[in-house]
Amino acid sequence: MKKTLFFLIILLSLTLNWGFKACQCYAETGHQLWLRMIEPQQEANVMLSDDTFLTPTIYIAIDELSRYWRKDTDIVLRIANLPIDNDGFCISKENNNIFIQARTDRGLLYGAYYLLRRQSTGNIKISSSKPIIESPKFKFRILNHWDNLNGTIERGFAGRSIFWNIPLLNQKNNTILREYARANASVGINGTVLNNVNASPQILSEENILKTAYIAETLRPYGIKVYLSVNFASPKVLGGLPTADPLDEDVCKWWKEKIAEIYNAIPDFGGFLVKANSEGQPGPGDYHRTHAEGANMLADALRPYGGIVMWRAFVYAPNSPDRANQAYDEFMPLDGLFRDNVIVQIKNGPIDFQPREPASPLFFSMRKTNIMPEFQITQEYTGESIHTCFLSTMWHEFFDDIQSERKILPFSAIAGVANIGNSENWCGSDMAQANWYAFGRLAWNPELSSEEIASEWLKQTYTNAPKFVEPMTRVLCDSREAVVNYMMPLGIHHIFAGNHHYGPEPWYAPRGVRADWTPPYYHKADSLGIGFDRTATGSNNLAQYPERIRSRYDMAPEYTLYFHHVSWQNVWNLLCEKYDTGVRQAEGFVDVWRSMKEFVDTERFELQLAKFDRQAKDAWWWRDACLLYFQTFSKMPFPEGSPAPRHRLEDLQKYQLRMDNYTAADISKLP
Ligand code: BDP
Repeated sequence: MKKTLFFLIILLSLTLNWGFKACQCYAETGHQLWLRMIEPQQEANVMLSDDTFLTPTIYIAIDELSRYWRKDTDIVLRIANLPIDNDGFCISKENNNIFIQARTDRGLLYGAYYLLRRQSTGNIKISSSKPIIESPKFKFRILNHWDNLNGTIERGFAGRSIFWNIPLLNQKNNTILREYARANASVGINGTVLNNVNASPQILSEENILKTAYIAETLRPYGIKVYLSVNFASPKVLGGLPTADPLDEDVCKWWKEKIAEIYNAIPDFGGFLVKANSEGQPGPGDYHRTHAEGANMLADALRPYGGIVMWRAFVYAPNSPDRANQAYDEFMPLDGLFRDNVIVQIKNGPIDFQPREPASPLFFSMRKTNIMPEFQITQEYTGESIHTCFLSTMWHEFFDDIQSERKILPFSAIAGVANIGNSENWCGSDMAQANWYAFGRLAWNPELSSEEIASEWLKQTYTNAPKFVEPMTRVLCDSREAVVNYMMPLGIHHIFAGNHHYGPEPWYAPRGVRADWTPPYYHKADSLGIGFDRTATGSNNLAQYPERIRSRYDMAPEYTLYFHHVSWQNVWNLLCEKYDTGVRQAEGFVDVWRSMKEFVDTERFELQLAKFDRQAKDAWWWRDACLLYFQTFSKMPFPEGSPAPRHRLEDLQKYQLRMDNYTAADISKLP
């Protein structure tokens, strides 16, 4: 009798698809990302309306829905001439049918993933009276992979490239590529730059164009276009020309022919991303030409095919008195001079993807040029794939600042530097997947709150149980502020170690290293105080901002030391408090995660626990290193209640973390 009952329960729980899923008793690797849907016993009935032709993209939409849709409602897909965006969709209900309608097959695919997401997050009421209409906010929603042709990934913390240095034969039917495309499509990402902005000219070799074409073929049905980063000196290095001067006729001809060759292999190729005259990369400046002249030459050659140029504004000279000023100084005079198929791609902040920076002044002032923000999904400066730092809150802060001045977000494209590699869980950590997810969701709809995104992601990646989702949503949404607190509170920035951007080395300043690659250039600690004076008495960076933003940034507590040099008397205690808060927050994350054990499979639970543990220890490392070092200037005691340091400054100063193998940062050897 007992046995029969046991089997009945098993059967029932399988049929109803609960029980096992809720308690997560099976092993998981994280490879399924947020797409851990379970196939019900019975396939759903998904139909194509009579007036709609099947395409490979629609085929995927049908396949996904018929596999994973668990309701007994039938679904009808239809291409219709609706007054919505090309990637948008409309979902309505009539009788017992759900209709997904869109102008394009991509819209139908997005509609399909929308339904499945609503199903997985337990939020699936579709009313007959009110159709759901969704359109993406940005037209270009693009990942930037900093993947090198030898398979390594610059600032990648999740293994090797899934695109390069893979035997050609394996590439065409590469499951990983399809899984990658599917994951991106499920959150609406529609473009990907396949190689590092520090681009090898070899990316444009015949062989690599062929490889790119294979990749494009796999990604195409998922609505994803491919783009390449190109090296501005390619005509010289690859083409053997004596120059790469953008105004030279032979150079223009070389690019035109190269671009024709690319489009011959990839008719829907997206275009180029260019890092020029930055950190040693070649560019039009080598020939005394402007960024606009360089970008326009490429844009003209791409125009007949509908291709675009994303031209990066990340530039700074070694001797500049304030690196934060440079992009604005160089690009503002060019406003209005770029072709309309050029988009100037600007990092969110003027420095470099720091845990917190104000928005780049270019976003407020470049009004006659297409611009787009570049976010960094990979956690180069926010704890790699070890620390949990949910970046949605950072990106929201950026959107809010831009909107406060310009009313709307003045761009139609957005890029995120990917955190993806060939590691089993894609991102080197399960929590880091949330940033890939959040980038896609915000690129579709920047109005979504971080809480909504976090809880959606948690539900799909782990479980719907409120006792898990609620506390973990708080952890995710607090995590970025915690990182700021224990790394660089109050506007301090770029005080990372010399050889990696993981740990602290506010003292790092060896002779011979360019000043703007050393922390003292940024924190400016001295016997009087700390902080970078960017007011009129200093670099006057504040003057690059329009009035309203300028006064906000000038007074904002979170940017105090970004814009001001402040006396120790006025800031020391607060600084200690911030670092202490950061440590407490990081320790709190460990406690919350420990109490989540019953909701998470053992594998993912244990791995993540080790990471949270490490993060808390690193918070101490950061706090002690920074406060003990700054104390050598402030000469002030730790305020009452501030805990005694765990480390000695001289030990930390001797300590060299080996980061030569980024994929397996040996976290056990940290102090
Ligand atoms: C910095 C990275 C460097 C990149 C550069 C860039 O440290 O690896 O090449 O940005 O964005 O953050 O070009």
